[in-house]
Amino acid sequence: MQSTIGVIGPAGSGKTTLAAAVAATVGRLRAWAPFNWADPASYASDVVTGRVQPACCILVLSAADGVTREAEEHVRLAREAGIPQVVVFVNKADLLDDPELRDVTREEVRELLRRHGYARARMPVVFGSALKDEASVEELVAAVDGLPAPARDVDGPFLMSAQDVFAVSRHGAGVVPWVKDLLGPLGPGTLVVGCIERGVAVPGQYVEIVGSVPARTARILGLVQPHERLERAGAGTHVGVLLDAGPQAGLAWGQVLAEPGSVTAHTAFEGLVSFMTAEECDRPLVFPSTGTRVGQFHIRTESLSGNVTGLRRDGVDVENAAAGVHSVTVRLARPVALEEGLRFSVREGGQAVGSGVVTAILP
Ligand SMILES: Nc1nc2c(ncn2[C@@H]2O[C@H](COP(=O)(O)OP(=O)(O)OP(=O)(O)O)[C@@H](O)[C@H]2O)c(=O)[nH]1
Ligand SMILES: [Mg+2]
Repeated sequence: MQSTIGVIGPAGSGKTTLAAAVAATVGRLRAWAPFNWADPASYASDVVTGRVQPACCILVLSAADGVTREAEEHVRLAREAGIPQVVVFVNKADLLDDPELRDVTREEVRELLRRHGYARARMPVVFGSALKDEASVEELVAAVDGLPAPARDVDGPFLMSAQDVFAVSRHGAGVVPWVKDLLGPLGPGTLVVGCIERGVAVPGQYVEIVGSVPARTARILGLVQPHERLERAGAGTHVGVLLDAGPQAGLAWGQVLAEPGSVTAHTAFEGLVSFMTAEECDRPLVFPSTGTRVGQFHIRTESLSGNVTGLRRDGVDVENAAAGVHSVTVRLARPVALEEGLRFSVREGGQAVGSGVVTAILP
């Protein structure tokens, strides 16, 4: 499987040189795609919009500078955008290599990672030179390879967002004939159609309905794909899930079916939004002095309005959303199943104006 490795770090620390050295080192061996972000704004917007989804990032520091404010900002962005792991390469050790300084830098780096929630028992910090020390680049590649594999989607708790909902009676009309033939005998119930986002569904399993209605539990009676019944369906599968829930369950598209207790519904969150340029979206995004603006939010299969407040760019309050990454506070019109790291898009007047990621759930 090809993995994208993001290369981040302060200006001039050696990202371009390292990306080239890594590509040369792993080119023969592994399907790695080092992705070098020269400027943190494009890095943040690529990651926030999901255009690039690195499995991990290599943070390149210069041995002469150690941990700087710029480095701190890169790690903060990586965390906010949901990059699961960071490995640090302290570059240019050929220019400055003092064993005592190494120990100090290693501790500073680990402290930096801990501050931003990258706390693990083993945090590899590799010292070396992208230009002059091939062995150190190999050591870095080995450190990245040694990271725990990210949990595959099929291993996570089951979650599927409802795209469509149909009532299925034992004999009644309302559903296409093949569905009735396959599921009628199992019914009555409610058929929820969607794509499984993570985990696995099997008949007999209990799921929780989470979203605009109070959460409630239902049992899976059967699973269907066109013209066939399934005994099991995993992440990435488009499937119809027949639940033993009647109309009183209030099932509707936009809600999710989830492993009970694994996700809850909320109305408010903090997030990062990457707004498009005025040319891309054809309108300036002006926030009135009340600081509130209504946008249309698309979250999984749900679409609803929300108030946007607290628009900030680089930590400073702003009234106009220019192109680029902003932090925002959003209050939605009704509860939606939310999780940190969940992506969404923002529209106005039917037109996409930005996309974002949930960074924190608010009470
Ligand atoms: N001595 C030494 N110089 C290095 C090393 N790695 C990179 N350099 C030099 O440092 C300078 C900056 O390297 P780049 O790879 O362009 O750094 P960058 O992080 O991509 O820089 P920006 O894209 O401008 O942010 C170049 O002149 C490199 O040749 C190293 O390990 N040792
Ligand atoms: Mg560069």
